[in-house]
Amino acid sequence: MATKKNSGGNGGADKKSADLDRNTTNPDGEFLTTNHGLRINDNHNSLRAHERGPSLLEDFILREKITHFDHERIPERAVHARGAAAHGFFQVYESLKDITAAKFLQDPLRKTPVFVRFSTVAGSRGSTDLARDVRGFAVKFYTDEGNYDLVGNNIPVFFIQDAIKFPDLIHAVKPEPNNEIPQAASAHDTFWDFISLTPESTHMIMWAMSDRAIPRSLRTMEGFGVHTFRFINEKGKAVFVKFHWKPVLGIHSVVWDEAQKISGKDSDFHRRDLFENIEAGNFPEWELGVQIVPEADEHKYDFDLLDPTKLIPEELVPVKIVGKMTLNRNPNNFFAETEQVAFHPGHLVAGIDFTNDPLLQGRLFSYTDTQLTRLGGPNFHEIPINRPVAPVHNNQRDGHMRQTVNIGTAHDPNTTGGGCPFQAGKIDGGFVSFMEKMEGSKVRARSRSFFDHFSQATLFYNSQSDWEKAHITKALQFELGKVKNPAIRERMVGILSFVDKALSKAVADALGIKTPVQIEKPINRNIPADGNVKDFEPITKKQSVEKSDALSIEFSPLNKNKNIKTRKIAVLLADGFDAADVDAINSTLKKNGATSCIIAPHLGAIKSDSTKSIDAQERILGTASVLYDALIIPGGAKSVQALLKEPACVEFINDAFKHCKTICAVGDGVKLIEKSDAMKANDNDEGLILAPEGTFAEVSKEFVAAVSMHRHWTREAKLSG
Ligand code: HDE
Repeated sequence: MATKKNSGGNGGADKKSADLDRNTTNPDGEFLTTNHGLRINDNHNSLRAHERGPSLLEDFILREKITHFDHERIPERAVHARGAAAHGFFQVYESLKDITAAKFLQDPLRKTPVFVRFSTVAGSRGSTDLARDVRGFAVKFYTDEGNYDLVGNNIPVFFIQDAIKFPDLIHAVKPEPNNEIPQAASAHDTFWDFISLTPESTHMIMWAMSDRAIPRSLRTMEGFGVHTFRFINEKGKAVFVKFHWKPVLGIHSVVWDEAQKISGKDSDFHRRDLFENIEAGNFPEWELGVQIVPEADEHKYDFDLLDPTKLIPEELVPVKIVGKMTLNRNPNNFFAETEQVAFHPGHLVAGIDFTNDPLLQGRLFSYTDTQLTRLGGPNFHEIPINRPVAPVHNNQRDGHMRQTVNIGTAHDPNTTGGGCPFQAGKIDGGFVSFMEKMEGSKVRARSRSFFDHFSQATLFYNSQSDWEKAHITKALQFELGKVKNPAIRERMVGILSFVDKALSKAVADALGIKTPVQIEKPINRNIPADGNVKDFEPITKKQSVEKSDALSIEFSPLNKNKNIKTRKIAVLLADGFDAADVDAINSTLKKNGATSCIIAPHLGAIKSDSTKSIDAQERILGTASVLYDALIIPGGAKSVQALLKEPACVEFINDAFKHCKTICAVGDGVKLIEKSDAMKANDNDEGLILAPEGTFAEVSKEFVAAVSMHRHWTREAKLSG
């Protein structure tokens, strides 16, 4: 049996792990065999007619090994191909029995195992983690009543209102069709061509151009179910519900220049961060929140609850926190688990149901369909990572790679099997769809209540702090600057003028476009209920909420609790460093739950100014400032003299400064700062802590407070202003 790492705190959730164990192999102390169990006596030489002669066709060992290798790859996901995942568990705080029949949401003692896969959308499997993109946030709950999948994103709205547009959206965002350039990036013509002709995407574009699309860590991003779903209680009473995952560490992002550099220095940055933190016991946590809307309030809002380009401002309907998810175990095998996991918004448990959101309705078809191609047949639910912990009994049979050895009858109704398996009534946990009243004509049309495309884009933009607005502006300038077709750029400037005139002008200025641009009014190209082709102008509905803190990273209540837990701090030193400073650094970081990385001119032991030495974890030339949250340069005359000879050290400081990180130098360490751009800092730059005469111990509190701010944006305003 495989060794399990970090299963601490998992409790009842180990049920799923035990299930997986039956399918895990561990070669410790075992002989090498063929797939059929024959022991192999030579794995390095194929069978030949003579030592220098041709290989023999009869070499079944060679053929089995190479044939298996030839078939190792399966198609990557059409979207969300690049991902990383982890196991964990979910626990509800208090029973939600009054609103949902879902048993895993009723028992605070129950630990429901989960498997969570995070992903980018556009790039292929080997693409960079730091692409500007939406992140997938897909959670599989292995409940005792069957698997429930909450297949969400880290942004609460989506680009389009109807599933029929999804292939066009994805074709547009994927690389240009002739040369497959650029990889994992929306900054190209086909994407912005589509967006400029699809005004309903404007709200989502605001989010995608914000720092939400370049998270610092998968552990520091929110998750959203996006669509409106339904909870149904045991009496059949329903309420509308929107799902939220709130990261306990807060919401943090990087800046765009940093993201681009991380993509070169460590394109596995997010994957590595998740893996390393779980290995280190820093188990990421999210609280599950729900916004609940009574059925009677369906039409009460300035937007349609079924429209996935809209969110419900938390000021209108507060998020009720109902439970917590902890990720505490890395997968043992990337392919078997992360690659083969198959999510589906239609994997439901009794007590949770859909709404008529036309995007969600299309997804319900798509996810099974895609698995048939990707995983090769209808039995993908038998792959260990997809297998429910709840028993499975039905009359589905056979097909490619069937694992289950079914006994007995395969028809229903039957007497030959004693009538088994039985249909379950509601009282036995049988799934019953919400009895929604339906009436109307069959039409290809969109409801007028979906036509307001700009109000919430403006709400989002107006809710941002100044630095967040500046980042959105720069992102749009960057992305549209890569668009070659001037008409597309102009159309986008026109669209942006419906969100905010100053934003539109700032983007136009960077693109050399004179404002106001004369573009046709944005239109909805769809067919109204009467069937006559008509173009509609979007309408603007005044929103009852004008500003919402939860939409901003700066003002989010999640970032109120300031700390430096799990931050990675770079410590630059060389032989002769001040041992007392480094002791103080290590104890301060440990006490506050952060980690240090000792970076020196060479690996191995680095001598201090006393008898102590310390092991360097990275070489200065093998790493980069963008991979850390903050920087410390301890004292030690000899150490600093050596660092002054390494040009990469100044570059390290310059990047940390440019990316608004906390920089602390003590004693002689300050001499290194004097050679860098950090000398351009404001007098009131709280993120630059210099103590030429002092020790780290004396400034440690100030340092922790500064790092807990995450970044120092006043510096950025000064540098760009
Ligand atoms: Fe997906 N989506 N999607 N999507 N989606 C897939 O399913 C699709 C949408 C999301 O880590 C695919 O198994 C359609 C919204 C995540 O394995 C595919 C539409 C949201 C993941 C598919 C949408 C998502 C996927 C590709 C429009 C947020 C990755 C591989 C109607 C609420 C799950 C696969 C993982 C994956 C189709 C829109 C989230 C092709 C047709 C909206 C997180 O079936």
